[in-house]
Amino acid sequence: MDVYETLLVRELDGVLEIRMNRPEVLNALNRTLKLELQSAMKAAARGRQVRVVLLSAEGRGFCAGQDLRDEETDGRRSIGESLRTLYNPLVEAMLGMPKPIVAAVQGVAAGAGMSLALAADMRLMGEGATFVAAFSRIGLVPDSGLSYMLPRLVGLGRAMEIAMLAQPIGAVEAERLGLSNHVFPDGELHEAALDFCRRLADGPAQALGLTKKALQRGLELPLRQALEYEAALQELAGHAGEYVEGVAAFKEKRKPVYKTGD
Ligand code: T3D
Repeated sequence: MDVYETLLVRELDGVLEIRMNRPEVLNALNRTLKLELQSAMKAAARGRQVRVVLLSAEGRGFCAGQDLRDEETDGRRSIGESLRTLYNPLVEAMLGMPKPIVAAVQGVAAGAGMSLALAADMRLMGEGATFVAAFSRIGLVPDSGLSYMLPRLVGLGRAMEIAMLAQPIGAVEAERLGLSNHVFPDGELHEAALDFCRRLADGPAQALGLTKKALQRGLELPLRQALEYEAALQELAGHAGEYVEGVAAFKEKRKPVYKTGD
């Protein structure tokens, strides 16, 4: 297992937990944390034992976005370059990973911290957690994928309000809007997130990876192409051991057992 300065990473029963570990600044994203997240996500994509990724955070906040003390903020630095080299590859690694990513959000997820949570495939929140699209508060525009993910999750009108007013959105409201899948008492969030991930890890890993692709592409393709894309993915799934095991388990009235490499 790789050793990181700003992350705690552990793998158990197919669930790889990537835990941001700069609690003193609410896990604000300095250069090291961004590079280490990129590298941990890429390693997770490659890891044969990894079936599900849990993105979590140490301390009372999930992530306060860009570390505003780590870089020049005098208006002369190229933020576009910072996004292209440090943030965008991370978001692409998450959306392109052929495995489910679950974010467990406790406390605040602000700015690019909110973007990272939205780049996960599913979000679980503690009761006290909030999303803040903090960009407009400091005269910036949504970045790190927020402008892409937010309207897809909540619709255009709501996305406009969330991005422009940057009001905190509590967990219950986030669940109502479709930003959060489930809300748990704060003290139970981590265990509940691990349980949720274990359920995914028990599933057919290849089929879940293809499901992620199908749902992502389904949002973008015209109907005929979406149907063809489904058919092509199903062709792949239908030749895999997971399908054979799933149907055998159904016929034998038992729970299917999916293993890495099926
Ligand atoms: O390269 C690029 O710049 C491009 C990327 C841009 C993307 C972005 O993410 S832009 C948005 C950047 N983030 C923000 O603007 C959020 C700034 N933080 C806040 O507004 C508040 O801290 C929070 C609403 C997130 C939380 O408030 P609260 O009251 O719960 O906590 P706090 O007391 O403000 O923060 C606790 C500590 O964390 C504090 O340190 P201290 O004073 O105890 O030594 C605070 O300074 C530090 N902290 C919080 N956010 C950041 C931070 N330090 C550095 N950068 C931060 N973003």
